[in-house]
Amino acid sequence: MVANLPPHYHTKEAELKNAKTPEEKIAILLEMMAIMPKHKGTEKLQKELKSKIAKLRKEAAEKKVISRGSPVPTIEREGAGQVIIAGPPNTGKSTLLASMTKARPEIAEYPFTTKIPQPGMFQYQDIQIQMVDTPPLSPDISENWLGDLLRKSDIILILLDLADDNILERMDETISVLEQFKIKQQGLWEFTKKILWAGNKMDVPVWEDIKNILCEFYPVGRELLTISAQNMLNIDILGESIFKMLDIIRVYTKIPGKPPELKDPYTISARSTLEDLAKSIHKDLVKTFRYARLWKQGKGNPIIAGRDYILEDKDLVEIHAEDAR
Ligand SMILES: Nc1nc2c(ncn2[C@@H]2O[C@H](COP(=O)(O)OP(=O)(O)O)[C@@H](O)[C@H]2O)c(=O)[nH]1
Ligand SMILES: [Mg+2]
Repeated sequence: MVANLPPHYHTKEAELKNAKTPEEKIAILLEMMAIMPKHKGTEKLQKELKSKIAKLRKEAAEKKVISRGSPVPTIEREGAGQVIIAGPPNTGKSTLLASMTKARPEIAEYPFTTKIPQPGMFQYQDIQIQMVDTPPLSPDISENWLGDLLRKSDIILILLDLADDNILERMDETISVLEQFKIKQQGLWEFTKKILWAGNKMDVPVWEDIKNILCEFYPVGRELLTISAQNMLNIDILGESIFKMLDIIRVYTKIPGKPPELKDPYTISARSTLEDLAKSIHKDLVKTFRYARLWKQGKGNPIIAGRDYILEDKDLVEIHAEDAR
């Protein structure tokens, strides 16, 4: 028995006993490794844990071939878009969710705290965007359901740690897990997924040096949005970038003869037409649509617009339809 292990270590020991899948066990063991003070007195224990992890990794790899296992977490989509916060361990993903939404995920100074995805709603001006906190992208322990979640999202926000000397290693691992999940960045690699790169902890003095190291090896470092989730630095810019990347517009509607309320807009893809809007309001409205009175930015004199009219953000629309009888 090693003396002077922090109390948290023993909590994790108890959790380990209840863990069922090799992935869960590996995650807990990695936490235990992180919590454990590193000195001569714990060397033997460190070795033991390492060999346990190695054995479990083998087991997990074998199990992947015939994947049975624990229930798959799913997240119900809500709001105008879905952003999955992903990235290496301990980069501040849960802190970011807590600072942008009312969700209260567990936050800790050691890695692998988050084991299941947790959603929260981010209020951007007058719309809500769903943000989802996830367990770390880490070779061996990232499970297939996380890949599904990432592939189905509108945006993947990869959060890196600008206080971490090993950022290059973490970046290598992140990219290899993304590849394992068959996810590549729109424009940059060959395909399809919108990825927003952010670097957290810009409140620490070394952040610029670490960012420069990243930029030397990864061109994507130059598009990195730097933030501090803890100190709320650049969170407004992050919100704007998310809104822009979602490529959606807000359209307000009003009832003929009533004053506009200019709240609870419909959110639809940018460059949608009045017909697309009618469709998303009610399927019958597409058939009965005659024309709309439309105010740019909700103000000024209305124009008369037909079904092919291309809408813009903050248009106010009053739809006139035939009596559907
Ligand atoms: N200095 C600094 N530390 C942060 C920031 N955001 C998170 N942390 C710390 O980084 C550690 C990991 O945070 P957590 O949100 O649990 O990371 P996760 O594993 O990615 O979910 C915790 O000790 C946080 O307090 C930040 O903006 N600046
Ligand atoms: Mg977390």
